[in-house]
Amino acid sequence: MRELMSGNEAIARGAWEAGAAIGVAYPGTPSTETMEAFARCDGVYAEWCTNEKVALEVALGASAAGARTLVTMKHVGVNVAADPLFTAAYTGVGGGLVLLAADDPGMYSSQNEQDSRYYGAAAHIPVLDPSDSQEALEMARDAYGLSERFDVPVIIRSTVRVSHTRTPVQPGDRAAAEPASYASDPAKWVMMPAYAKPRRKVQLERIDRLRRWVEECPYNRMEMRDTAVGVVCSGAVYQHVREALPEASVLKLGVTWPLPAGMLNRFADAVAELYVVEEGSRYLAEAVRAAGVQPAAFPSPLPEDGELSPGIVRRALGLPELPHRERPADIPARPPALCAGCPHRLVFRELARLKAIVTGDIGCYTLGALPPLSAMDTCVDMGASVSMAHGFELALAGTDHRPVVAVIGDSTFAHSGLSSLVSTVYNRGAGTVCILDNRTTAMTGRQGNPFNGETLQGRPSTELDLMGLLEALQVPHVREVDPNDAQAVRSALKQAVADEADELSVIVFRSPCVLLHRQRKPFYFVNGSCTGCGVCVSLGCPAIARDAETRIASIDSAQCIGCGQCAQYCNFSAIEQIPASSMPGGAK
Ligand SMILES: Cc1ncc(C[n+]2csc(CCOP(=O)(O)OP(=O)(O)O)c2C)c(N)n1
Repeated sequence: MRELMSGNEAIARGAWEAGAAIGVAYPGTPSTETMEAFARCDGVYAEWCTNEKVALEVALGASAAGARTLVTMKHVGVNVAADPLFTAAYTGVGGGLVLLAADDPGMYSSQNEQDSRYYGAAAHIPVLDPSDSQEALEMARDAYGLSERFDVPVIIRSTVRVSHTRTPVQPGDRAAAEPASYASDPAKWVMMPAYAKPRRKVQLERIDRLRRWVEECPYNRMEMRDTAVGVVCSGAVYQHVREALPEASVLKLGVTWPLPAGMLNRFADAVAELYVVEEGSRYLAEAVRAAGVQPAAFPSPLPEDGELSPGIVRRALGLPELPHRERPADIPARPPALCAGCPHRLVFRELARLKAIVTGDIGCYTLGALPPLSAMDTCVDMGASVSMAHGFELALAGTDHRPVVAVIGDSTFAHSGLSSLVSTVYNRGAGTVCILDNRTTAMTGRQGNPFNGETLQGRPSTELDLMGLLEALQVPHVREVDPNDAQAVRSALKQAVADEADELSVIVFRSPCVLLHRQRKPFYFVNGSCTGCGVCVSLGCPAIARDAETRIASIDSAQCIGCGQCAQYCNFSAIEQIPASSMPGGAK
């Protein structure tokens, strides 16, 4: 029976049907649900790793030992995993190894746009590019055979539109995959120069075989209609092209590295004008040119950033709009904000007061960069807060500079902040590092991590002792602070940046994410003493608003969770908590 599945769920299902036994990942939108779905399948082992490099290395080990393995990550995760990835294309695999790289054109939840197909081309790893969930399932299922046949990992590259759109799929049964047996083979797996050089030859010979295979591969297909216009496209863009240009002939590429040069040339000969339609990069156009085909220029160029839509495709070709729904331009914006009661809020409020240079990192707390908190100077990649703070300290040493403070979440600290901190300690760096330990990986949907000790399939684990770890690293000053206590946050930061300015301090701000335990305390309200000074509003809590004319504050009782952060900032005792007895179900 057909089922509705997102592209991510379909990839998990396809891997399961292929007999994949092991799944590893680090969460990241738009890839996260893939491993969560795989973890729910019967007879599989799945885990979150500390980062994508670790995940790929675990996957490679499991593959070497003979298991079919799935590893998933978002596009920027592939950067982290690039080191083992390039060499895995030399070692090859044991059991099939499939890597999902989920791209995010439009940057709905990412710090950049990247086209992971370039990784396939650079590392000489085949790339499958599904355009809906059915194809995602079939490609994931078939990718294991492909991986084993060509002795190479296979990348499935999806984009957010494929990963998150639910379309019908026909699920199948699980194949009984016999694990390949393991026998030591250093010439294949020990990549020192003496062994790597012959493996490079193996790789080059494999590229030739892949180029021949791709000409017959059923995932590349010519759909001949009117031959006045022919379009080369792949992935989600295929759906936009079909909607925008229903009469056009299409060469739909399901494999986007390597490209089928022969098929491309045949298609180019069969159509009067050939266009390459793609989003987020010029990867396909460049590869099509390299295959000896010159695409036609668009009357008005396709954007190189963001997602495409049927309307954008038609506009680029100078065609009138179709009578269908583009997103209306007048939808009110809903900028993201830290949740009401978020334990990260006061740290940013106090950092703004200190006028610190704040090197930020990636997580919910990146929202501390936005008004009204406006307390972050940099945010580049996971783990960068700690190492960039060290760079600031080095460059500003000897000057009368603003305090330098790094801010990093618990999951991000485990991902890559830890190695940055080791480097700072080793080099006797100064500055302050704030670890915002909200007991979860909140940004991507509250996954487990080493510091909360929760595993993906609920197996027993060890909750890493963060304070003990910092002590073992010999960080000169370490303290734990409740981030909901404004006075405690203020004095801890002051002490670190003033009294201990010449040495490294780490402050662990520990309080659970409000979405972990949705226990509402009695809410707060604004009494008649409000002067409209606006200090409470400067906390950026979505539950607090101000009257446009009177400037008097009010608290939305439906959103307030009773954290009491705002009351600590009111100089006029105008914010009060309702008695517990007035709460529904409260003591009478
Ligand atoms: C290399 C990389 N992998 C994954 C992500 C996706 N991602 C963004 S923030 C984040 C973790 C945030 O967790 P934490 O540091 O604990 O902060 P919180 O959101 O809980 O405040 C992840 C996994 C990313 N941006 N970059």
